[in-house]
Amino acid sequence: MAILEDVRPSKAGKYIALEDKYGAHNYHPLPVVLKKGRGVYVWDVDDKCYFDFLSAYSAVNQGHCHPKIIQALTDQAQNLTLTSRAFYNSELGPYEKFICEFFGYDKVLPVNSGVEAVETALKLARKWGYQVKGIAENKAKIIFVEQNFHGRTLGVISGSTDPESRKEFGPFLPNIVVIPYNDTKALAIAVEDPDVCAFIVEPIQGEAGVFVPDEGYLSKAFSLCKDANVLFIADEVQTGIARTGKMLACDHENVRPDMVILGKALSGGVLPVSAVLADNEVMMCIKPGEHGSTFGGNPLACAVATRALQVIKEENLEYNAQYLGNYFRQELNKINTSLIKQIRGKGLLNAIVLDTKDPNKGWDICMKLADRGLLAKPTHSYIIRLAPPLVITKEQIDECITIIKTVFEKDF
Ligand code: IF1
Repeated sequence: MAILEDVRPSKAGKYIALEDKYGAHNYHPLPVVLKKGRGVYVWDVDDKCYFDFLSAYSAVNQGHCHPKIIQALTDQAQNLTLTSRAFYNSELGPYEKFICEFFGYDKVLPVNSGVEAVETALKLARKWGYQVKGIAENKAKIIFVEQNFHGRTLGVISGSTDPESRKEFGPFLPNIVVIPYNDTKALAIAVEDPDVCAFIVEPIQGEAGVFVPDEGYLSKAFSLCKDANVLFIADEVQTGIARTGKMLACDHENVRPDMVILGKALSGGVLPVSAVLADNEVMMCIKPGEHGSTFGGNPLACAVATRALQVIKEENLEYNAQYLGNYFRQELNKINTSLIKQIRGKGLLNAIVLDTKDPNKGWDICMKLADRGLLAKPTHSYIIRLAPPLVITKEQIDECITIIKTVFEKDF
């Protein structure tokens, strides 16, 4: 064992061993054990400080433990945390008004996790298909795109094209049509089927490796849906809440989806809080008893989500994401290496696509980045996602660019 390790033994090992022994092995994390976060920084159990360039997959857009959001959490936690929806509560109505006005929709259906909101939207779409579009019972179809990621439930993986997500989890939901992403010709044909009630899409595909579609794709897709009387559902769980430089990624193309799905940063990463937004024509298709969740719309979530959205506005995080995102990509493009094939992204949702055949390269680079104080995670082994909290400053971004540059130019 190296002398340095003898003098300062890492505390990480024992935590990793516990997760390994007692936790299901459904993840393969980087061997970093975090114990504290503030703003763009996280600290591990050995007190090493890192820039967080994952932001819990874009859930902590407002930065770790944002003081105003934590204040809202602790204030509310001392009054009332959960009533269930068997009763009204004093936080839900004001929150619903606030979020509906914030995003410009008639109504919201509050749930908890991202995938739960996706399921909610799909169920709403079917109801609308039967009640409003007039599809015959049990015939409704939903269009998904290839390489989507909408979560892990059985319903949602029924529309997945990722073998890892699906293998040995079947049988799947019927009546799902999968077309290529970024392909309006395929969509034009698919929406012709009168049994189609909805088209669901991520405005930028996260899991696929921050795949940004061609300009005009979303607006064209939206108008095709409109012409065919098909609901356009935007899964903005990852792209929403200012991540891409606008409040919603659909705002870049002035598309107002029939349904918007939000999660992750809706709570600033403090609690699982998600929501579906829609107008009355869709939302009023659901009646009491037809859908719900014990924790959906709980007072704690309402207080936290309200504050989390206010922080985005108060701190101008849309602008920061747009401005620093452009700067970040421009600087990454100057890195002198043959290892980088492409830099892509929008706002502060970015990725480095590696030019390599080595399936370990992404992991090895992320380990070196961690050594030098920056946390990121590879996706598909050759793509490194870079998505810091949106509260990052120009000075901090510059420091991070130096770290990334050093890793690519000196370590590899
Ligand atoms: C994990 C990816 C990100 C999502 C979209 C719904 C959900 C997600 C567009 C479900 C979740 C996650 C979950 C996270 C990894 C992750 C992810 F790499 F898999 F694709 F962010 F990029 N719609 N995304 O991205 O939300 O139910 O998890 O709250 O650990 O699986 P959830």
